[in-house]
Amino acid sequence: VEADITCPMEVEKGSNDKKESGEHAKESDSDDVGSRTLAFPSISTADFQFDLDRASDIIVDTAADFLQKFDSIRLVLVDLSEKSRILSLVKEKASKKSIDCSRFFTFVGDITQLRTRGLQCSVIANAANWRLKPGGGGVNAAIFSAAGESLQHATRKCADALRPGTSVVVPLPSISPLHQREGVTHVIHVLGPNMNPMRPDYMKNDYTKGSKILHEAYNSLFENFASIVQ
Ligand code: AR6
Repeated sequence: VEADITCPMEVEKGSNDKKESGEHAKESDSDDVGSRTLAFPSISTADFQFDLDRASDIIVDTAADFLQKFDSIRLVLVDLSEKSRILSLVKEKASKKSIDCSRFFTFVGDITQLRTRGLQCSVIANAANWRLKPGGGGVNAAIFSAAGESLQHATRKCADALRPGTSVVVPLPSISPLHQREGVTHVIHVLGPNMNPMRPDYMKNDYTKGSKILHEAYNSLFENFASIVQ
C-alpha cells in the first residue's frame, strides 16, 4: 500500500498527492527518523466540535514555532480520509508560510497503522477525554483498542485525569500490540477544549478562551514530545 502523504508546500503543484508522496512513502527503517517523529490527530475538531478554520490556524502556528526551536524532529498531522477538511486547511495554510515540508506534513490513514502504511513514527498523540478512559469513539477508542490493556495500566501510572489544554506522556509497554506491530513507544494523551454541549467542560462557543486552550494543548503536546526525544 502506498502512503497518502502530501507535502503542504507542494499541494498547489499538482492534484496527484500519491505521486508527490513517493519520497516519504519509501522511507526505510535504517535511520532513526521514526523516533524523532510525532504523529497527531487534529485535537477537538470532531467529537468536541471545535471550528476547523480556527483550529487549522492554531495547528500551523504552533507547529511552525516548535520547528524553529527544535532541529531534526518531524510533526505529522493525521486524519482518516483523503477528503478531510482539516488536512486541506492545514496544507493550504502551511504552504503559505515558509515551513519545511519534510518536517511538517499531513498523512491520510489510521494513526494506529502508520508503519504498516509506510510512515516511520514512534510517538503518537491521542485526542483524549478528561478521565483518560478508553472507548468513547474517535481516535481515543482506536488507540486504546489497538494498544490493548497495557496502555490503560500504563496510563493509570502516569495520571488520573487531565485539564483542558494539557497533555501527559505515557510510555507504551513493549508487550502492547501497538508497540510490537507499529513500533509505537509513547502515547501522548492530549485534552483539548470542548465545544460540544453533550460533553464535559462545554465552553459555550467561547472561542477567545477556546482558542487559547487549543494553543496550550498543542504547545503542551509538542513540548512533551521534545522531552521524549531529548
Ligand atoms: N486515526 C487518525 N485520525 C483519526 C482516527 C484514527 N483512527 N479516528 C479519528 N480520527 P475525535 P476530539 C480523527 O473525535 O474532537 C473521544 O470520544 C478525526 O477525524 O477523536 O478531540 C474522546 O474520548 C478528527 O480529525 O477527538 C473525547 O471524549 C480527529 O481525529 C472526545 O472524543 C479528532 O477527532 C475528543 O474529541
